[in-house]
Amino acid sequence: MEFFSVPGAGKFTKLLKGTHWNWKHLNTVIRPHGPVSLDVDVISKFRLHGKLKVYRDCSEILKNNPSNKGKDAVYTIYPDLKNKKLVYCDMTTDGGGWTVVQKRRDGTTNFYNTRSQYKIGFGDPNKNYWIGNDALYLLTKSGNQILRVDLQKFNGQKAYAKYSRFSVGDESSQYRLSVSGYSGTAGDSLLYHKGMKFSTKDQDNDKNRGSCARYHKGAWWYNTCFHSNLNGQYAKSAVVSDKYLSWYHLGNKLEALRRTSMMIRPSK
Ligand SMILES: [Ca+2]
Repeated sequence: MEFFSVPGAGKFTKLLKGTHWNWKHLNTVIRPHGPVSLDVDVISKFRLHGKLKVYRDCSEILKNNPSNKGKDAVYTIYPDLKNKKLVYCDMTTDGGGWTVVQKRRDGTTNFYNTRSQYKIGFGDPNKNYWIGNDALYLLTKSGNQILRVDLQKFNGQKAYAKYSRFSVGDESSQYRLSVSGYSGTAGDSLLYHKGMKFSTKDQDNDKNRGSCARYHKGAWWYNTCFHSNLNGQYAKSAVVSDKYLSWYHLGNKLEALRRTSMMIRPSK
C-alpha cells in the first residue's frame, strides 16, 4: 500500500514537514483493527555552527593564526580551496609563511619518477617530497609568488637563491617555468631554465636531441640540459657528477648537495 493512501498519513506528513528534517518513507504495516505502523528514514539536516577554515597556503595559515610563527611543521592546505594537501610550512625563515614545494633531506625517497607522479606529487612532507605540478600551478597562478631555494652542501655550507617572481603554467603548457628577479648567495642557476617546460623520464619536453631527464636521472625544466637539477639522484657525499642534485652556480661545478628545499610565498 502506498504511504499516502494510508488513513492518517496526512497527519504524519504534516508532522514531519513541520520539522527541519529530511525524511523518506520506508515501509507501512497495517493490521486489521490494529495500529498502522510506518517506518520513516529521517536524515537530519543540522548545520554546523562556526566556520570551517580552509587555507590556500602556508602564508594564509600564518596570517590567520599568528601563534604558528616559528612552528615549522606539516600543515593541511587547499590549493584550489577544495582538495586538501599535506605540506611542510616554514614558519620561521625570513618572517615565515612559506609553503615548501620541494624538499630533499636524505636518499630514502625516489625522485626518478614519472610525469603522472610529478603531476600529483609524492614523498613525505616531513622528509623528502615534491608537492606536485598541478599544485604548483594552482599556488602560483596569481602571479605574485616569491620562490626561495635553500641549499646545503655536504661540508655544511648553506646558500640561498630568491626570485621575486615565480610561476608554473598549467598541464597544457607542460608546467612551463616563469622565473625572474634573482637575489641571494647561491647564484642564479634557474635563469637557464626560464621559459622551459617540465620534463620527466617518460615525457621529454627539453631542447636536447636526447632526453635530459633520462640522461641526468631527474625531472626538471630542462633546457639542453641544466644548470640546476634539484630532483636528481641523491648522493651520499659531495661527488661532482651530472647525475645528482646540484646547483651549478654554487661553486661553479655540479657538486652533489646534501639538502635542498624550494618554497613559495606571496609577495604581498
Ligand atoms: Ca629531447
